[in-house]
Amino acid sequence: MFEPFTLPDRVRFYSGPGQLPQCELTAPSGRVVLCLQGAQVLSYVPTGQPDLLWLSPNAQFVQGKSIRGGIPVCWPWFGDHPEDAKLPAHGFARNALWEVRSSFAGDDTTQIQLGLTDSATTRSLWPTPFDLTLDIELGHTLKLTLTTHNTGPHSIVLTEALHTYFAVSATDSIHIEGLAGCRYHDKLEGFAIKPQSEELTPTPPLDRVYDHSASGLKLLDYGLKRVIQIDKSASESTIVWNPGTEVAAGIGDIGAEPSRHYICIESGNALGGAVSLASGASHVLVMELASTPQEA
Ligand code: TA6
Repeated sequence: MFEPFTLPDRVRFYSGPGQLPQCELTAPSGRVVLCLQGAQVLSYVPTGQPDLLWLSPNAQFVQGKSIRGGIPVCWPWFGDHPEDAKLPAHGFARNALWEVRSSFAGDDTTQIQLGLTDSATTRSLWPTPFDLTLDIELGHTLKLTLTTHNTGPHSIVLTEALHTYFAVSATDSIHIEGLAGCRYHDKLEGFAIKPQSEELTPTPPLDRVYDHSASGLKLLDYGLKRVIQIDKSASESTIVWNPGTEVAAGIGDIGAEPSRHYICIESGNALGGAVSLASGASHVLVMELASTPQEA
């Protein structure tokens, strides 16, 4: 179905922990590691800077199980399935083995495109033909483009998120700018709708779906002295999550102390931001991450 292509030197495949296939992208400006299971980016290190992404020290690398950390792709539903809670949380894309469709290295950027199409397994969970691609572009930023193409005869509705685990010095040393004035659905209180009147200093536990489509969110880290900028498009929701140490102590692949070193800020389309796609139509969700080392 796809044209054969030659891999650039800056794209390297190897067998990672748990024998899951991993890929390393390098460019003059940084390095990315991803797992072909789930098309999950695990690490993004801009040259000379610490990793922007958190990978749990207790992460398990097991076939068919999402890895705790990095950027899991939640698709075609975010959170619990709306009608059947027995179906896997956050959909099936994060647990599936994706294929490599193309890759490219230019002067400043290295790119790879991964793809997933419907199969007997996916149709047993979601009876819909589809074609899904994730383009990962490493340059002076890390840009992820998640494209859903409805290849079936009927319109579909889906929710999704790029469930990004950001590495932070400590959850009590960060601040998030860009959510003031939005409202959020508080999962810890039955999705009660609340206003976010000021900028957010997260105090875990928190689990919130913000109605928020603007680009340019900033994560300020006073300990690491850096600011991460999160740009996005075609995203109606920003999800902010950290379970807090008490709950994290009971989550085998997180743990109490490790939970203090990440915050999830996820770009997606959830709850009322669900995407409707007519037969033959596509939807393109983009998230771009950049960091500035500076006095936060
Ligand atoms: O994005 C927040 C959330 O939906 C939380 O409710 C929390 O459960 C988290 O995702 C992690 O989900 P997971 O299925 O990866 O354990």
